[in-house]
Amino acid sequence: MEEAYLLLGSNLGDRAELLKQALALIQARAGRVRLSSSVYETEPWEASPDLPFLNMAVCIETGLEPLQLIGVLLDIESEMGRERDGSFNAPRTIDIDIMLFGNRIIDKPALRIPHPRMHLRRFVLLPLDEIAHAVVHPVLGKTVGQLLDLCIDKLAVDIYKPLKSSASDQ
Ligand code: PH2
Ligand code: MG
Ligand code: MG
Repeated sequence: MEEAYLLLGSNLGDRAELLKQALALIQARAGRVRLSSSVYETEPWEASPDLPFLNMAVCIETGLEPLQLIGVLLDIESEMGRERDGSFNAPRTIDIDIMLFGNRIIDKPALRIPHPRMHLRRFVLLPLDEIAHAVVHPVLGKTVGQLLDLCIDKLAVDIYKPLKSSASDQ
């Protein structure tokens, strides 16, 4: 069993509900969800400026190999209505990316781990810092907390507060 850190994102449809559905499918097929961050609303990075994302980070315990895991995650994405028309950073119902997989370093056309841009993006590092503050990036040799301190990305990343309160809040 190994620990993998995933980043979930949605900027199309009922974003909060889609994150919830993705979590349930990940837990059923990829591995037990050990930790999950808050949900953040994040300014798009090189994507439609009028479609803000919801992002969250999760840690799973998985018996799958990295290439098997990405296969399962891509299947979940397409079952959840993700359409890939080839256009760059197109709006998506759900995106599930592997950020870290134990200490492994993988550099294949089909999969790069650690995620090659994770350390540049506040929308990744802030949620990840909640659940992986002291986890060390195996290539950069710095913790997630240190990478967040060093990150110069200034795009907004705010805790998401839905407007409507649900019955369970009362
Ligand atoms: N994902 C991208 C491109 N840009 N911006 C934000 N805020 N959140 C994302 O998840 C995101 C993005 C490519 O997958
Ligand atoms: Mg992505
Ligand atoms: Mg992706």
